[in-house]
Amino acid sequence: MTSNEKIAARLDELADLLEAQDVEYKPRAYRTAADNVRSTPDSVSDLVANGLDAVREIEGVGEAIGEKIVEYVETGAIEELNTQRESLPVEMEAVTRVEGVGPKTAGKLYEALGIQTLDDLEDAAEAGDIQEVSGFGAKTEQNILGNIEFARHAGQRSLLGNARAVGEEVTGYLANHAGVEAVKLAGSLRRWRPTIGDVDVLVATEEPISVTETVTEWDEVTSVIESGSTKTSLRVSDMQVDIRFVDPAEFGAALVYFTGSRDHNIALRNRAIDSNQKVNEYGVFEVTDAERADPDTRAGTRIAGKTESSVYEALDLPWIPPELRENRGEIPAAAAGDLPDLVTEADLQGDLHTHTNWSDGDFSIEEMVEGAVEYGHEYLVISDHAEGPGVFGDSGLSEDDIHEQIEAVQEVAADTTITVLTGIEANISPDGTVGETDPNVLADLDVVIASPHADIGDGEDRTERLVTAIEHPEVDILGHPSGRLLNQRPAMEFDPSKIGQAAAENGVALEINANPNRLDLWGSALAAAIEEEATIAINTDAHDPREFAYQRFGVHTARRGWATAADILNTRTLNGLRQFLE
Ligand code: DGT
Ligand code: CA
Ligand code: CA
Ligand code: ZN
Repeated sequence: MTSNEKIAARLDELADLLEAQDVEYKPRAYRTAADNVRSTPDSVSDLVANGLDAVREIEGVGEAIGEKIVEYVETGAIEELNTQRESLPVEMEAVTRVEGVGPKTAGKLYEALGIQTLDDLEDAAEAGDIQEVSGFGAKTEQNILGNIEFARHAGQRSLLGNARAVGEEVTGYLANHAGVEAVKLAGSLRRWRPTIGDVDVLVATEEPISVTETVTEWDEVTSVIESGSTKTSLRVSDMQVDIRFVDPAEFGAALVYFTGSRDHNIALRNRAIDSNQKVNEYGVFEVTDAERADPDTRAGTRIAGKTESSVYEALDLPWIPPELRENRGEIPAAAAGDLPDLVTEADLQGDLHTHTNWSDGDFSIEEMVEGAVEYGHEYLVISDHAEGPGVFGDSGLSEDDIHEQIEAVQEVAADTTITVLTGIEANISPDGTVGETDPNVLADLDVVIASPHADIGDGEDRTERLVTAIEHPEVDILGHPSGRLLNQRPAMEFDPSKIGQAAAENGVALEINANPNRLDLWGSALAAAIEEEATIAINTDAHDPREFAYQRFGVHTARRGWATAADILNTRTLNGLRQFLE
């Protein structure tokens, strides 16, 4: 069984190789097809089994691309891809992971210097060879060199969005098996970290052998790394999945242990020592000194273990939500009864940052609004890109376009059950200037988002840049404040307390961009900003109605920042929102 992700990765690779060789149109077609293969709910392998016509039902997949998908699923290779790999033998995926090196640059550097790998790229940059190539300068070379280290680590961890899909597929599959009494995700995935090393799954069962047999035979499994009666490790969709089998009577203790974080566990263990207890993956035990020294991990008198709550209760603590378990003060807060009442998905009333085909989205205003109605939102902001410096070329809206779009939005708004607000997303320049649009035009919009799209990740402190943008009188929301792209581009440096303070003073909300490629802001930065009483907006930046579902990643990221519903702008009623925007 070939996963959709694998098929999409091959189409993307083909797009890169063609683009690097200056082929026109085709790269875009392959990328669109790859995106649609990724997001289709069907298994594309199953479609292949039903023939080419079934594959061509996928949007953006015509005969030529459909045939390549069929070829790949049936033979495991694409002849055209192999040909292109031979004519341009560059490790495209690795080399283009370096910020500032796209497929075209990689193609040029191969032609000029024979660069095939990240190591080649680093050697050439260090030797000063790149700045000698026409079209490249010393600054570009310096940037490439600075970004290689980041690129080496990027890709070693998976995005939360992808890992969640894999983890939930695994738990869904296991839950249907007879011997399984309970199954839960653990590890960083349960804590909703932005990136995930491996997927940890915990199964309560008295029949581990039979469960192992079923899961290793599952057709989503690409390889079995190890298998046994306590632990089985598998590969599913290019991710490692560790499944641990535990006695149902010890499930809660195991869940605490394998949810981590490691630092949270250590802090719990130390707390137990202080009160003649011992906590480990098997339970909480009352112990004498002799029993504590006993190599039998279950020595002592068991006082908890079946449920997580029982484990925390034995340690005289309330249950602690997994997102907080990073040893950033959650244990003292729990002990003092000061844990925050964290925001939940159900608290959210709408989305304040979305795009349409008026700029770089693929869907009309009507389609986005219809998607928001289906999703259950009460209100929606349409916020396409404004023209001006930044990365969006000529796709941004001019002042005339903005006035035209306001009318178009109002027309759709008049004809739907939810409230649709007008908005714009303007780019923040290196000096903090917000776009080029006349402030009087901005004043005609309900919501103005200012976000950085370039000059990011060069290691320079950009606090002043962001504070300047926050102080702009028309700005309502600071969008994806750090500009990071997980595994692709590091965050810009800034002081989150200062940003939080400026945001609170100026009545500007700081965004959690819920797109799994961004998750920006994130836990620790959010906590610092909320400490300064900044208001937070959880936005998906959806370019497609299906992306409204990214909201859950934003909510759990907010929880990692200790956010309550009161801290979040879009938990408010429409009136509350309007008050904030005034
Ligand atoms: P990851 O996979 O790198 O995204 O992060 P985690 O947190 O999922 O780490 P992982 O998969 O190595 O282990 C899962 C959990 O098991 C971890 O969060 C805490 C627990 N654990 C693993 N090794 C240790 C250890 O040496 N000491 C303690 N106290 N806990 C551990
Ligand atoms: Ca893990
Ligand atoms: Ca693991
Ligand atoms: Zn946007």
